[in-house]
Amino acid sequence: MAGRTQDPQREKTATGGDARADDATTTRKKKAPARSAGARASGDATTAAPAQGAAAAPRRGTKAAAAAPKGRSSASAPRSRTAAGKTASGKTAAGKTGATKATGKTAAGKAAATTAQAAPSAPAAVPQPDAQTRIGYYREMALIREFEQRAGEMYTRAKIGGYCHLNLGEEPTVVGLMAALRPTDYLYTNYRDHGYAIARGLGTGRVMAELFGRVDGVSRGLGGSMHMYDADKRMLGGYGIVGGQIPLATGAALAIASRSKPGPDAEAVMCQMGDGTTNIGAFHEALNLAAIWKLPIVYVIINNGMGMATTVEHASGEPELYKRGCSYRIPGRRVDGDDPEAVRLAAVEMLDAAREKRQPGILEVMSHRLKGHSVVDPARYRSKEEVAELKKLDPVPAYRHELIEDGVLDEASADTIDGDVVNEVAEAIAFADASPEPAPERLFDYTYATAVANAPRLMPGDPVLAAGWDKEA
Ligand SMILES: Cc1ncc(C[n+]2csc(CCOP(=O)(O)OP(=O)(O)O)c2C)c(N)n1
Ligand SMILES: [Mg+2]
Repeated sequence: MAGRTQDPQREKTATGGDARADDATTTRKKKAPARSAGARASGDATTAAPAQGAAAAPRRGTKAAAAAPKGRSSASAPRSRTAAGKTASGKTAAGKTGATKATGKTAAGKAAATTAQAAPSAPAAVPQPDAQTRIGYYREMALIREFEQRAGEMYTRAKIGGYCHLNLGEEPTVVGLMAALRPTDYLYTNYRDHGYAIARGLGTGRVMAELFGRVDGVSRGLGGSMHMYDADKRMLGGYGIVGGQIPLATGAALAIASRSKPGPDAEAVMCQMGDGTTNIGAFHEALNLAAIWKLPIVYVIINNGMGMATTVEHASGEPELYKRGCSYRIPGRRVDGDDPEAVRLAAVEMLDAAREKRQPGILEVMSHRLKGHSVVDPARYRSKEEVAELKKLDPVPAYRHELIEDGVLDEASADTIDGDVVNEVAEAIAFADASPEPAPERLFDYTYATAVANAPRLMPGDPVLAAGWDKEA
């Protein structure tokens, strides 16, 4: 892997001509003294902008990727990201020092990055969240954590059927992204969508009822875990087909571009997907169209290090996924997904570029999946060491600790929040349990295809022809 990454030709191609430093992290560094410089230097966040000099490209992502040998067991993925991720969030002392060294974030590198920031397209500074907002982020992260843990439990008690993929470990990523999205923007996600639905305001009761397959669910109990949907909230799914959301989200961005003008109040689209999804053809077709049509869309790649059980390094020719837009001159940026504030900042800036300049973007969020791919996956492909490492990386207690250290929360108020979310999810479960099952005759109300061709009211197993069809009239 290291050899490939260092191939000069590959470097040239990968940076697409240039890369700028992460403006968002720089802004945060100035305004949030409680975090270390290394923290903000989540210099993993890199923007590959077209038509500038390649020299300014920060090398941290490259080194992190190079440190993870291709084809190793999945254990290598979190380890390789530990340095980068922990540098970015600065949550452990060891992480801070080790990461700074390991990633080679030098003063020279920063200076070059800052110079490059002065490029005309540098976005304006985004205001930092105040104490109440940060507490709100923690509350939402804790709520999603509790919701997902209870959802896993409800699955084992057969209250939930079908597929069920949890956001455990990705809470700060989800909260940061949703904090960046305006009510007028549109959201498309993959099947790992519960946290997004909650943070988008669909309501824990309605989301749990959907998991239970009950009529009070967000999709009337007909969609289930992978199909959270609410047109009013502009959450347009929840898709179970890997990458199925990408062409649709790109089409939504085309609709916006066709019917409205760019500007600070314009609508934009966020299209979330996993790392494994960037290898499908539709991703590349969509990027090309978004580039040539100048669509207001941000493709967000949640890099949790794995597809189902395959590591990014093993599956991707270019494992630094933020660079995937280089062929289309779409800027990319990488950010620490354990840090909700950094995620929000980066997403706001990219969304603003999309709405104001019709500049599509790629945001790669470095995250961790704490459990198996879905609730039925025991994740035996992970080593004991990796599991222990993941536990240490758990971003929910880390953010709680950070807020306490910053004097934003104290132990007692943090405990109150933790207790409140337990109650809220318990109520959501009671609400879901009390909701009726959908009536069988409504099964095909929202389908395009029918179970029996040209006979939308027939159920599978019903006689296709009316009784007596074979009798003389
Ligand atoms: C077209 C298609 N192929 C395969 C699958 C099976 N599948 C479900 S999730 C998944 C891995 C996707 O990984 P990634 O995009 O990284 O998302 P993550 O699950 O890590 O969030 C696969 C192969 C599918 N649902 N759809
Ligand atoms: Mg993944």
